[in-house]
Amino acid sequence: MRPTRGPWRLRDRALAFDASSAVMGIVNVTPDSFSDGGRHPTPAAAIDHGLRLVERGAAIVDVGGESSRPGAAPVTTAEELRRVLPVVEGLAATGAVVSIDTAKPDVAAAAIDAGAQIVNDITGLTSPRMRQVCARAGVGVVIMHMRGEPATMQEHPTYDDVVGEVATFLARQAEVAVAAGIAPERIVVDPGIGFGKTFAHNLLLLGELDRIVALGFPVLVGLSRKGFLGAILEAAGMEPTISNRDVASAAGAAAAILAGADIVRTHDVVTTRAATTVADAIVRGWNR
Ligand code: PMM
Repeated sequence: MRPTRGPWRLRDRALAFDASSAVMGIVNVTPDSFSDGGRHPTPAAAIDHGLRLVERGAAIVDVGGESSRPGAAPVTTAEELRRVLPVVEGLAATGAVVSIDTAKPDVAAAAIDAGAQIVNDITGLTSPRMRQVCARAGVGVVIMHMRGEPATMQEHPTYDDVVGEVATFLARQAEVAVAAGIAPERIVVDPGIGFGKTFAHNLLLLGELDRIVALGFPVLVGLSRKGFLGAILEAAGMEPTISNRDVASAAGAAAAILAGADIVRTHDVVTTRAATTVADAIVRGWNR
């Protein structure tokens, strides 16, 4: 059995991964996200969706107000705040563990005041102000790797050794975060599937995830409904429908758990949990 990492210390909670991995359910409050943009037109609809994800077994709900889809245009701080704050507040008020998916320190700070426990930063805490906000508040952080920026990141991603370069970046950003006052127990790392990576890079990162796990931090993997899964299905003669992509995403999530990940980020919590529960029984043991 593999050694356990965690518990992951959040603002005023902790998440342990010894008995099971954790599912992070996605609540996108954007008109144009990777796959579910525009589904929640009002804060009440987004809060309801988040609550359903929690009921279905999401340990964390990840609220995001800026699409990071390849080619997506940035949004202003004011617009992002308008989208996410009521949703973070509404979900946190129910006791749900809320993560704010943002690269903006001002949005992170306001979301923390509204009850967020985790800052999920797709820019890997590269902003000194973001590190300061997270250190002061004592929240959990997700440090994700991205090459370039969403607007251009898929143009020509090239690496000599994608897994090594991603691991080096994550290790360095974790060090910088600790130097800024963020406790190591609050840090989770994420290889950033689809962020400045070709389909082949994504598969290498998943196939050699143990090299990211070896950094010693809990690992989060987000692959739900991403383009490479649709491409794999199509190449095998299957329609890349949402339901097929949800099954494919669950298979990818199970593979990530078998390789040592502790958290998977997903749109479809039920299908993902069905898959990760089996993977957990294999790597974490099963008590009937
Ligand atoms: N992917 C998306 C957005 N945020 N955060 C983390 N930590 N990891 C990811 O892989 C990730 C993320 C893009 O997916 P979406 O637009 O479907 O939410």
